[in-house]
This record gives sequence, C-alpha cells and structure tokens, in this order.
Amino acid sequence: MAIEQTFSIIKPDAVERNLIGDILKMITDSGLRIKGMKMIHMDRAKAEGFYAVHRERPFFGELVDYMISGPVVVSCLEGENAIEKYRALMGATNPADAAPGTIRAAFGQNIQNNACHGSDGPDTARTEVAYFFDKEELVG
Ligand code: YYY
Ligand code: MG
Repeated sequence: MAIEQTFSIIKPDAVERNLIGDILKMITDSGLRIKGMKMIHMDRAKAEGFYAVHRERPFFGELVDYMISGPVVVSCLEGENAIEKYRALMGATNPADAAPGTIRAAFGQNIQNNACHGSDGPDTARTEVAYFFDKEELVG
C-alpha cells in the first residue's frame, strides 16, 4: 500500500465547540501524520469553489453559509492508504449513520454540521490540498 496524502477540514461546528484537539487526537492515533495545517476563515467565494461539485444540490446554499460561519482547521494528512483510512475514521456523512468510534459518531450533530471533511479519492485529494496549501506550507 502506498503512502498517500489527503485533505481534511475540521468544520465550524467542531471548532466552535472547542473540539479541535479531540479530533486531531483521533487523527494522529490512527497513524496519520500532519503534513501541513492552519486555521482559516473562508470567504464565500473560497467555500463555493471548494464545494463546486455540489453547486446544483438543494443543500448547497446552506452548506456554504455554514462553512463560512466561523473558522475551520484545514490540514494535509499523510500515511499508508491515507484517503480511505481517513474516510473510515470520519464515518458516514450523516452522523446518525456513522459507526461507533468514528469522528462523526462522536462529534457530528447532523448531516450538515458533521464535524469534518475528508477527500473522497486521489484526484480530489490532490486538488483539495492544492486549493488550500502552497507547496512550501507542507513542511511536516
Ligand atoms: O464527503 P462527505 O462530506 O461525507 O459528503 P458529501 O456527499 O460529499 O457532501 C458534502 C457535505 O455536504 C457533507 O459533508 C454535508 C453536506 N450535506 C448536506 O448538508 N446535506 C446532504 N443531504 C448531503 C450533504
Ligand atoms: Mg464529499
């Protein structure tokens, strides 16, 4: 299995509830390493660009409003099978369906306020890391 990079967001609801440390602990306990990380507050254009694939979905407007409602922590994670590993650690999109022991089961509130984002494949991982990080910011 190859070493991969993936992209993570600790979303506004989790930052607001002071859960950054708890979520990062679950990430590092899983064996994933933090290659780059920063706290940012996205503007509307940045969030719309990030979620452009969902532009036509009925929840798009509310999703963007939520993602710009407060600061988030973005990170580039690295490790064996990092993309799938982090998706599994996050759990299902709807926290009500997320398996016990996952980030969303522990900290998600509802399908929108679901605590975290993780890339869903190698292409999106590359695109999403590059959308938020310059090469020289990936120092880990
Ligand atoms: O990749 P993941 O975050 O698990 O789910 P996506 O289907 O890509 O949706 C992105 C994002 O959109 C999700 O994390 C919450 C939000 N969302 C929503 O608010 N309502 C839905 N019915 C589906 C998704
Ligand atoms: Mg997704």
